[in-house]
Amino acid sequence: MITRDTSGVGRVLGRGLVVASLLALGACSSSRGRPDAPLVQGVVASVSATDNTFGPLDKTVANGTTVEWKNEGRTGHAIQPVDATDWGVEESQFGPDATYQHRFTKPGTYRYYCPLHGTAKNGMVGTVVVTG
Ligand SMILES: [Cu+2]
Repeated sequence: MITRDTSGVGRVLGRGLVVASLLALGACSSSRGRPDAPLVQGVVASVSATDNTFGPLDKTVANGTTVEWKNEGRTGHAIQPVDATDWGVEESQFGPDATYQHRFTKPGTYRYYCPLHGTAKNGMVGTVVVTG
């Protein structure tokens, strides 16, 4: 009688341990591969705006990077995203020597242009590629 009871308790405890380790594995795998994590912190990448181009044309950065544009030209420029409205800067805030920063926190390709010296496809255009 006593021997059977002991083995029964042992089985229940064993099952509990298996469940606990499966839960731990599940927690690990669900935190992997999310596109919004991990983000790099405190990294700034530079793009210059001159009269009338952005350089470099294509800037590739790690997710979480802050991109800083500096107007190194002699006239005002603007940064207008092709597919977004939540970042960018107008000419009145981006004269000669002005800077504009935006932190990218989602992988993707972000195309932009200066509406004063280009269109969405031609002229003063640029792209930021954010890797995952
Ligand atoms: Cu411009």
